[in-house]
Amino acid sequence: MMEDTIAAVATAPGESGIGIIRISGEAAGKVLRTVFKPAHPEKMENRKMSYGHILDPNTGAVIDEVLCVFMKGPLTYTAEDTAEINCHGGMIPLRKTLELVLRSGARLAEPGEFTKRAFLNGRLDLSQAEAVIDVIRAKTDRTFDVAMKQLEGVFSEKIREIRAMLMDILVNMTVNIDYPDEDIEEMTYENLKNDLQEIDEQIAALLRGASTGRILRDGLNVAIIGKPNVGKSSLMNCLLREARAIVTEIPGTTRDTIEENLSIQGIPVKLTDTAGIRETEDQIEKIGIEKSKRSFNAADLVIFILDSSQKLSAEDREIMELLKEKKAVVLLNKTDLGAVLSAAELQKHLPEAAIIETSMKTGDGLEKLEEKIAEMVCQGQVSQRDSVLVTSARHQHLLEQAQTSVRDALQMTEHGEALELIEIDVNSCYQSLGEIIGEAVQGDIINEVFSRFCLGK
Ligand SMILES: Nc1nc2c(ncn2[C@@H]2O[C@H](COP(=O)(O)OP(=O)(O)O)[C@@H](O)[C@H]2O)c(=O)[nH]1
Ligand SMILES: [Mg+2]
Repeated sequence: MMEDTIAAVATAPGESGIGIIRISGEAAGKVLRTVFKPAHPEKMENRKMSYGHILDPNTGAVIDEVLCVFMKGPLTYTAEDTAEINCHGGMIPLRKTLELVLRSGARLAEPGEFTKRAFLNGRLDLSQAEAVIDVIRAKTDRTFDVAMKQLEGVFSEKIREIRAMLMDILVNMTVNIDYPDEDIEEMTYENLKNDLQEIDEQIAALLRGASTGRILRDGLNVAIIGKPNVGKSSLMNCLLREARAIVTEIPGTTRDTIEENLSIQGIPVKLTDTAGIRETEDQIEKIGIEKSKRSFNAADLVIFILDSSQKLSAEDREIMELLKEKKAVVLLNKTDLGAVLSAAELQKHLPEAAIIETSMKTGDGLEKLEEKIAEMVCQGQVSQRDSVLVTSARHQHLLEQAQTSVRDALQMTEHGEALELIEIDVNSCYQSLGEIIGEAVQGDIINEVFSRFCLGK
């Protein structure tokens, strides 16, 4: 248990029906009793809401009319004694009540400190604690699903499984190194190699999901590009299902970039509509075109639009050149007008590209586009709802470290190096994975050796 008792307003600032002050720590009950006067003290009970008033203990002045609950640890969010005060949701009642709470033996909590305590008190592991903020921030259902799964410990479970395999190897190695005379199964390089390969595969599988996971958490940057008048702003409006960008038949209508957030099949997307890229003398349009190029460079995915009712122009070809080093979807738009440029001809110029025929007028091809984007992001990963996704850069980094270690160990095994040397790498793989879930590892291995093998020495 932590020594101090912490308190904070747990709800968003502003006006609302109620606002909640949360108190956690050994003195939570005492603090609550100091500031809260229940209407029916005889009915106060653990985990039951009580009605009453917040009173200033010095003056007896009524601060607010509230509902309070006290929850005895350890079955609470922080695993400590916790109290919550439901005030009226305005700035003044919350501020005044919090001031009283802080005068009565609690200190102001740091950001994330309630969750940190849940971790330090062993109720959540580190990766679960990290998921709490992702659950809160999730903007789409899919993002929420992934974060929720991490919070529930599905990701941690996977890490624990891999660590258990590593532990088996380490135990075996230690026994073979330290007690070679005991009557135990000898460790063969062949077995060791198989085990390490299995671990390498499992880590690689997790890393394969990392880019999808990061996009689901942080969003996908998509830029719409093309020469003027091909239908970029119309696409923006279609995807948003509202008239956000100005659409006219006048080329060069969009001079500035417009950004909007939306969800495409559950993937959070930041969509940027750009000024058409072309040579121009117009000062404002020039600046817009420069910004378009920047959006293009920053994009994870580019949607390049062409007008199928016109021949391929020099401007189109210029943009195609830029496209070579980008993930892109190509739209052949205005198919309702009768095609001059066919998909087959375009494909000759862009042999690798996914080309979709669309009409912003009829809505044709838009669903296909959304499916294509989802497919490119997920690479078949998220369609299986129960696959485990790596969403955090910290986890990805540690998994990469673990991968390096296990591959080094594998290489040494293939060369028949001494077990003592291989063990160092297997151990650092185990450590790196342990850091993901925040587990201290000192002493672990030793304890395991003796508990499992009962060597009795
Ligand atoms: N017939 C037809 N007109 C379209 C289509 N898409 C866009 N337009 C029209 O083409 C013009 C330019 O569209 P806009 O979205 O402003 O193009 P942008 O300059 O690339 O942003 C407007 O008059 C649109 O109504 C389409 O698929 N079919
Ligand atoms: Mg436009």
